Amino acid sequence: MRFSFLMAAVLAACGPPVPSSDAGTDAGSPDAGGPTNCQEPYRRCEAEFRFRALDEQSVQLRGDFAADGWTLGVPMRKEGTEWVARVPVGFGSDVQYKFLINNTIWVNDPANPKTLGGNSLRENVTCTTFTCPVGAPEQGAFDWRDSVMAFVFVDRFFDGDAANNCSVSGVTPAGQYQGGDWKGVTQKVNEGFFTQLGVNTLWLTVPVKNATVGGLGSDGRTYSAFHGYWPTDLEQYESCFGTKADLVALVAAAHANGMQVLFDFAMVHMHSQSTLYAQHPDWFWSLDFEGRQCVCGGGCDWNAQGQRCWFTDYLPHWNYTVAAARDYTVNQAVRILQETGADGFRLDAIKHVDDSWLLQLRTEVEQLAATRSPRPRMYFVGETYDFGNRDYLKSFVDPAAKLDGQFDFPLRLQLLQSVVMRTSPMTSLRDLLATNDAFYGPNALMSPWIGNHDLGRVIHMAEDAPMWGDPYADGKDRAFNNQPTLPGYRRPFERLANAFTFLLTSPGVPLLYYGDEIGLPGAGDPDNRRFMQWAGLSADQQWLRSRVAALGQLRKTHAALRRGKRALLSATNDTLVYSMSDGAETLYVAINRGDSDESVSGLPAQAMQDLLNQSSVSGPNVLIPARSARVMK
Ligand SMILES: [Ca+2]
Repeated sequence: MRFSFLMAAVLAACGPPVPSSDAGTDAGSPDAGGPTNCQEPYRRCEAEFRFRALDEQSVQLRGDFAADGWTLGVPMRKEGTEWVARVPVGFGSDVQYKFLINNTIWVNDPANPKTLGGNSLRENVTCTTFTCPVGAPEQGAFDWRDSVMAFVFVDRFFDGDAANNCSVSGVTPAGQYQGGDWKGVTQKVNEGFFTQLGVNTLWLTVPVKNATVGGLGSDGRTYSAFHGYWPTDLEQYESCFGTKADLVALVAAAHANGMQVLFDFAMVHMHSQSTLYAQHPDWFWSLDFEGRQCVCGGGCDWNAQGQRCWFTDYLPHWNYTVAAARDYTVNQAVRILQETGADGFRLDAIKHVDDSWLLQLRTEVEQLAATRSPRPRMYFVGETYDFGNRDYLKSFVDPAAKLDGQFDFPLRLQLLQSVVMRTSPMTSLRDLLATNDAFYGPNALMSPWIGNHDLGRVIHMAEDAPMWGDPYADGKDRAFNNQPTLPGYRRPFERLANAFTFLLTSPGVPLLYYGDEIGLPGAGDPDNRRFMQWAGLSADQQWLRSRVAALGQLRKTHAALRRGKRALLSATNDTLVYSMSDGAETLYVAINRGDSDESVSGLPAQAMQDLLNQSSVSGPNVLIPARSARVMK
């Protein structure tokens, strides 16, 4: 919340300036039950504010240090010749504030020259003595600010064991099981495939048992459950992908390689083949709703009846207003994390379940986290397919009780338009970023991304003429006919490299959809789920993969790129320049999407190294070649 100071009567500072003490170096008292040494983002510092006293009757500290900090504030106490207030603030946070004198006069801090939006600004409050809230992840556990995630579509990734391969009759190859499995992923983990790309988090497709029959897709074609979204038994693992032991071994191999594992969890529905559905029909919404078949987008509306409509007529929708249904699925989800050792969930279509389910999952998963040492953060990333309404996405994000973050659909829209398709100026991307990085609140870790399994492959959006005009086109028109092939020229790969430069130099948990690092071609579902290409890469594909790897290693080496704060330095129609700084180090990123070289401004007037291209440059104006980027220090 930002205080509107325009309406307030402010004015002159009442009294001579005095030095303000450093923020938050005082000792605090530990939160009851909180750990003694938690990860930085969860630490609370005590920030001290002082104001030289003259003849005021009262002074209040007002600011954004608390939800009601601008409206209620904190009364300051007189200590000698000064008014003093101490308030807890998040480690590394910025605080905007004013003093309210005698309940009538607003003044900025005369001892602090820094301002933002007309308020006094204290930047990057840190402290050596801090408190930790109950449930905070401990120092030594994985810090999710360091995460780079790859979505591994297990069936389409690597076949490590032909003995477990499945086939469903009546299904054509594109919708058929293709043999990928957990042993195959484990092999690639151990070979260092992900580590070379800087990826340290795997999002794996749903691991539980799925329907063994074919099902009709919305396109009228018959599919197998290779995607994992037709669960029949939450208590069994999918034998087409291997055994429980294979999955446990995968997680262990990932951990041994410094990687985390998230499972996709499909908690909206079960497949009608499920015996659970036969045994407990009351745990599911009836397909009948006011006399019509309540299929989403058919007899029911995706939004109005979104928490009860069936995605298709063979996917009964869980009714989580029934406590037994909620208990059952939450317990199964927690058990899966417990017995595999995995680290969190990607929660599919989260807006289609009752809030109570997510709240209960967080509560019970936190109990599981408390049994691990050092206590980790169990990361939940949600999918809410909405690219226009940030407030709606944010309504699910609350690290204390709900999601850690969501896939950033609104940012992806602008990223496609500005960087990949070039239909909207880079200044528009800058304008979104001006509010987006901090939009989802303290400790939120959103996932920026450009490609996923529901959209046409992003390489085609980077072609000279984007294959689809709408960034969120589903690409189904060419999924079975006139399927796209690999572009035979460098420019689309360069544009994707620019998009990856942005992703891998931005805060949050960047997502890489398997194969996008080599510009894997494909139209909409299921053509966007082609088997991973392991051999015969073109020179352009090899070039792109090497760029993604270089960016991944830069992010790994420089904490400022993953944990830092972004400052926007300049933007034009074709260029964007920003810095990432964590207090210890500042790196500068410049991206030119245009087809001609551009000189960008806003950089420091100093000699710098371009770490991405191993060259020397000199600010404040630096030439960025066409369709390329620099990461400078
Ligand atoms: Ca296999």
